[in-house]
This record gives sequence, structure tokens and C-alpha cells, in this order.
Amino acid sequence: MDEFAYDKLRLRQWLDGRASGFSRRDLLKLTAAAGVAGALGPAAPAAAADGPIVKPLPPELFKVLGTNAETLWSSLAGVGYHVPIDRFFVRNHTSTPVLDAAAWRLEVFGAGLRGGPVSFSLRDLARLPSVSRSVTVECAGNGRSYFTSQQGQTVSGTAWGLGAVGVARWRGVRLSTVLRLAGLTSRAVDVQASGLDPNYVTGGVDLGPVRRPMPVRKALDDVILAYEMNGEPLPPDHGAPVRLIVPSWIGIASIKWVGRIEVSDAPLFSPWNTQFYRFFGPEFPAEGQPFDRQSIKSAFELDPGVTFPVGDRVRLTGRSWSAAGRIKHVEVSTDGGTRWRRARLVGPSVDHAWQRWELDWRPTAGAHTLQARASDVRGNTQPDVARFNTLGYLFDAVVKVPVTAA
Ligand SMILES: Nc1nc2c(c(=O)[nH]1)N[C@H]1C(S)=C(S)[C@@H](COP(=O)(O)O)O[C@H]1N2
Ligand SMILES: [Mo]
Repeated sequence: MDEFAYDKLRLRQWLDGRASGFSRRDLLKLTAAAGVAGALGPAAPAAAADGPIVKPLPPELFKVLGTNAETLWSSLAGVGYHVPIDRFFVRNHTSTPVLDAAAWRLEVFGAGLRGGPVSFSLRDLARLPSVSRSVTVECAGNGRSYFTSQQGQTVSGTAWGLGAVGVARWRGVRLSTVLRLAGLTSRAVDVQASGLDPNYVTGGVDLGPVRRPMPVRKALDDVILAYEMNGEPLPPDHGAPVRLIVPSWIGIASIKWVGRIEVSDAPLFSPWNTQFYRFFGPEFPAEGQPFDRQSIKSAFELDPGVTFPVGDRVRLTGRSWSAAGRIKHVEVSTDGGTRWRRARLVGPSVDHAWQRWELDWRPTAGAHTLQARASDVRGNTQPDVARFNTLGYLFDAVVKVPVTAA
């Protein structure tokens, strides 16, 4: 079953009231309590006194947005394939918990297992065969602010630019290895990890720990329980001691600070696949359209509004990525979209990660608009306009970047 069929089936089951974890009635109650706008709207950031993020957030590397911080694209110029930890974006629903790795336990439980709960320590996981992969983590809301600035549409949620994305080298144990050790049976249907960060409270309602189910097929396919990032122990802000890495899926699937994993024998639901991470809006059914996969995007390694010296040759650099497969080519326009040139692809082209590229340009004096448009090997190309949805997910359109030469 593909993800689209899975989403359709689950949506039907959810509408029929055959849901465990978070039912349609729960959602309706919540919506009534908070008011529709509140229930669908952005969360009021509940920043802890000492800040929701542990690592330093210098203004030359990050733009802070509530409990989150996005990477400034200028900070990726010349830094190589992987985003260093000091500038990797952070998306926290609440705040980074600092957990004791020696005391940490992962509890795997549920009716999809042969027996009772099975508990793993970090040392248990470290003894199992490991895998290392370069994988993109990208927030489903990355690029959200362009719905407003480029398409004139009102959306709710964190107003990200394009910096809620990063590629790192993740090392850990396959989720399939752990599930099999825990006694996975053929009755297993959905797998849901929960975070150990504080419960998410929005509109005065406690939605519980951050969690989101996935089909057992995806869980057994390519998901990693990661304990290393770029060769170092996973840092606190990125989920220490252990997080999920779910290739090609939206960032919310990659649950940080994993404490429990439920393996159910029935469809599972959470607010993160019913209330959030659905397409709502005039083009979509009233109950929203669920989705799991990330889209296709490009970014220049510079910040909008930058000024170049007139007459000098400028080497424009950037990166493009697609959840559907490797990037095939990238076209760049420096004149607002009249003329497009193919960028030179640089370095590796990795599935589930990104492609770097460059193009030389000699700007004339004045204002210019830069655009980059990627195509992947599966025939997807970035559109001119992204599909409007009220929560502002999956902005995949070509972004117009204003720059000046003086
Ligand atoms: N437990 C937990 N896991 C979480 C989140 C969270 O707030 N709590 N945020 C999710 C979201 S929305 C994204 S986009 C990614 C961001 O990962 P990063 O902060 O390591 O960049 O983590 C996901 N995992
Ligand atoms: Mo996200």
C-alpha cells in the first residue's frame, strides 16, 4: 500500500469513528472548546524561563521564531554537504528537555507485539548493528511565509523563510531491528513514537506528548533510531539521546527525544495527523486531507536583500532537494524569470538529501530578482504557485529573492 492509499484509508477509518489514540469526537470537543480559529491556529509559544533551545543562536547563523530557530541560508555558503550542528534549524513545540542518557530507556509496547513491553537502554541500542545515512529533515511548514509575501494569502503557523531544513549524517539503529527484537507480529498496523519533551498545550488544551503514527510498512522500510548526528552524540536540541529519522517524510515524523514507541494492531491517530499536518482550505474536504511526504524546493546560499558589488563576477550557490528522488537539474533566473540558465551541479546527488549547485553572474547596478527552479528524476518541477492551504504546508513554488548590486 502506498502512502496516499494509507492516508485515504486512515481518513475513512477516522471519519467512521474507528480510531484509537485521538478520535474525531476528541477533535470536535477540542474545536468547540478552543474555537475553530484557536484549534487550527498557531500555538502560543510557551518559552521556558531559560529559553526553549539549549545551543547558542547567534544572529549570523539563525533567525529565532518563538520556540524555534531557522538557519540563515547565508551561513551555508561554503560549509560542505552536511549542515553543522551549530547552525542546524530547531523546531520545538515546547522546549528542549535535557535528558540523562545513562538513565534513558526506550519502551516498546502495544497489541502489535507478541508480549509485554520491551525496554532498551542506550547501550542496548549501541550494541545493535548500526547504519549511517545523509538524510534531510525539513519542517512541513518550511517556506510558509512565502504564501503571504509571494501569493498574498493568509496562513497560520510559524512564519518560516526557507531555513527550516537541513541535511545531516545520522547514525543509529534501524527501527525495524528494534521492532523485531521487541516481538513484532503480523498483527501490527501502525507504529507511533512519543517524545519526552513537555506536553504540547494549545488553546488551553493539553494535547499530550508530541507523537505521530506511521504505517508499519514505513517503520520497517528506512526509518532510523538515530543517536549520532554528524559523527557526534545527538545534541539536546536535536533529540538526545535518541530520535527518529524518517527519510522523505515531513519533519514532524522524525520524533525527537523518543521515550516510548507504540506498536498497535489498530489504526492510530494523534493531533499531529488529524488537527495538524492536513491540508485545510477551499480546495480540500472539510475534514482536511492528510499527507506525509515532503515536497521539492530550492534555496540560494544568501539572505534576501543582500547587496553585491557592481561589475564583479558573483558565484551564486545554492541547494535543491526533493522527497521524491534525486535532483535532475536546476534552472536559475537572475532577471525575474525571463531567462533561465542551467546551474552547474556540484558534489554528490543523494537520494533523501540535497544537491548543491552554482552559477556565475555579473550583476548590473540596481535591483534584481533571483529565482531557482529544481526538477527531480521523478519528473517533478517546482511550480510558480504553491497550493494554498490554511496551515501553510508544503510551499514548493519558486521563491523570488530580491538582491541589489551597487
Ligand atoms: N518530541 C518532539 N519531536 C519533534 C518535535 C517536537 O517538538 N517534539 N518537532 C518536530 C518537527 S515539527 C520538526 S520539523 C523536527 C525538527 O527537527 P530539528 O529540531 O532537529 O531540526 O522535529 C520533529 N520532532
Ligand atoms: Mo515541523
